[in-house]
Amino acid sequence: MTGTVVVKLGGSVITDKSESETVDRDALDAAAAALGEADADLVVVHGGGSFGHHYADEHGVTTERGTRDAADALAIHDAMTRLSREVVDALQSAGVPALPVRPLSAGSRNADGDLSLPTDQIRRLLGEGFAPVLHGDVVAHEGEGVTVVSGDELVVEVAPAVDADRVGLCSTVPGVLDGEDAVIDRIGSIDEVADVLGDSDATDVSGGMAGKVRSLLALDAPAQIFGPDALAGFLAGEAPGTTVDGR
Ligand code: IP8
Repeated sequence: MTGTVVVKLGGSVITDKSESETVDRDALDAAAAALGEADADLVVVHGGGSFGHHYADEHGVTTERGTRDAADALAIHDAMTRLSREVVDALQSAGVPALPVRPLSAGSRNADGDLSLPTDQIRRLLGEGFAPVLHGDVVAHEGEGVTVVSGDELVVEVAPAVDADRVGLCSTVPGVLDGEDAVIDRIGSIDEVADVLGDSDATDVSGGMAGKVRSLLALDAPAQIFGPDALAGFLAGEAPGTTVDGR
């Protein structure tokens, strides 16, 4: 398969969340190896895991609650920079022409919390044969200082900008689960899953499955939510886990 694929590696997949700043080496290398085999133009986004979330929690910073303390903001950003470096190194070692893109340097939120992210550099990097790697980060937020931007939000911003053919969220669960913990094959509207996912307001952007599904439904490309074992299959063109397609 060819085309442009946006893949999010969940922070819980590539780090050990129980230990601060600990990469799950086997999981990261396995994901990088799968991405190295992919016959597609790749944009990779990753979450915070035991890097960003640790510092965000310590300093009380969320997607809505910010800080104006530059040292606190830097602690969160620096931790994500360290994780990004691990991811970029693993990807390059697996043959992916990965280069980091820092959301703090480009993105911002308005007073309503809406994210804006310039994407010319991402498109240009892709066009020149690179694989841009974005990460959850902190961004300037009008009236709040800086707040967290999650990997999921970045996926939703970047996918339309690069005209993605497919979007994959590799998480620790094998898909969206129903009331009996079975993977739901396909979701075409939020109403279909309201009883199992519960309701979610528009600000449920960091972690909640309902918020994740709601924002993926708004995309112009089909999205898959699947577990780490299914990444290679997804990249080969299979549709593992849950397909979220609101078109
Ligand atoms: O793990 C959050 O990204 P996520 C990143 O995708 C930070 O929610 C800085 C905590």
